[in-house]
Amino acid sequence: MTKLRHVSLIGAPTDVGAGARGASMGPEAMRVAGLAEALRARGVDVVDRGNLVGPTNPWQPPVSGYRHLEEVVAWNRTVHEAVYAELRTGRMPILLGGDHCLGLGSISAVARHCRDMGKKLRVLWLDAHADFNTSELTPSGNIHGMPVACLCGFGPKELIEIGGHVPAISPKWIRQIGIRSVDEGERAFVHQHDLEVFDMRFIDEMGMRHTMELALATLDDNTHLHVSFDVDFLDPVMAPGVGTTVGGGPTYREAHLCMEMISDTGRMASLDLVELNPALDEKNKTALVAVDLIESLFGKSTLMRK
Ligand code: 4U7
Ligand code: MN
Ligand code: MN
Ligand code: MN
Repeated sequence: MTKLRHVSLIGAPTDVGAGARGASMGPEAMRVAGLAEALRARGVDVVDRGNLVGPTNPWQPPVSGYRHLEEVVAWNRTVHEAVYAELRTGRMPILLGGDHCLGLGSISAVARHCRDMGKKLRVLWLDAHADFNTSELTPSGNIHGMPVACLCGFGPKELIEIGGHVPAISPKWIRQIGIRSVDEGERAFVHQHDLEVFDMRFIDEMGMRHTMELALATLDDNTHLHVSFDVDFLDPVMAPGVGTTVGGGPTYREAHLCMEMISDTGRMASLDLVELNPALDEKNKTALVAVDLIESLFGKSTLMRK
């Protein structure tokens, strides 16, 4: 399949939502690892929009269950507008984070675009974590553990209203894959809202192939597929450059199969690449693995396929 795609890279160099500093260097590390060149080699038209600008990280403790709420709101407003602008011109935005709090700005923009266009939305959340905490449930106050809850309407007013529609999305539109760290209260909340979670045990027992068949079932021609790829989805043996490593993640081959099966749908229309932390990486190894996986996401395979 040699469909020419038009991609815009949007850097959002911040770690205001995270518990460790360094994800702010993610966009540059992805550029250094050759992301744009790798996509161009796949026949993709790539424009790098450079980096968005926002508040610096004040590195303060949480206030009323939220750390850096004001800064997180500012970054997400900017991300929302940038992602929405790309979608309006028919381009595929790739958000280069930055921490995963930015998934809120990005996905709320995608949801707004889908409302404009009368499209259905499916969100694939590739992550070790469910990111479904609220200010009452969070053990850390770090907002990168809350974007899914905020998108579903559970969170501070300023954040949940960013896309102009509350909730931005329904839990029914989400499929979470690779999950292996969920906090106590968060677990009950995930069940309460019936999130569809393919955790590591499910992947162990059923295999990545069957998992992805289920996660990608019922996509149709009118579905916009958004992929929110938290790099800590990957096993830390191959991807140590993240702030919140959790062992026992998908292997290199499993992760590739996951990406290849997403690519095969031909429906991916937006992507977040978040939580890469170059300060914790080894010679940009994790960024290089991420580029490798994104190549698969854009159709690269070992053998020629129909
Ligand atoms: B990420 C955590 F307590 N659940 O809320 C929290 F374990 O975007 C981690 O998935 C959140 O990397 C991780 O702080 C957020 C913690
Ligand atoms: Mn995450
Ligand atoms: Mn995570
Ligand atoms: Mn993380």
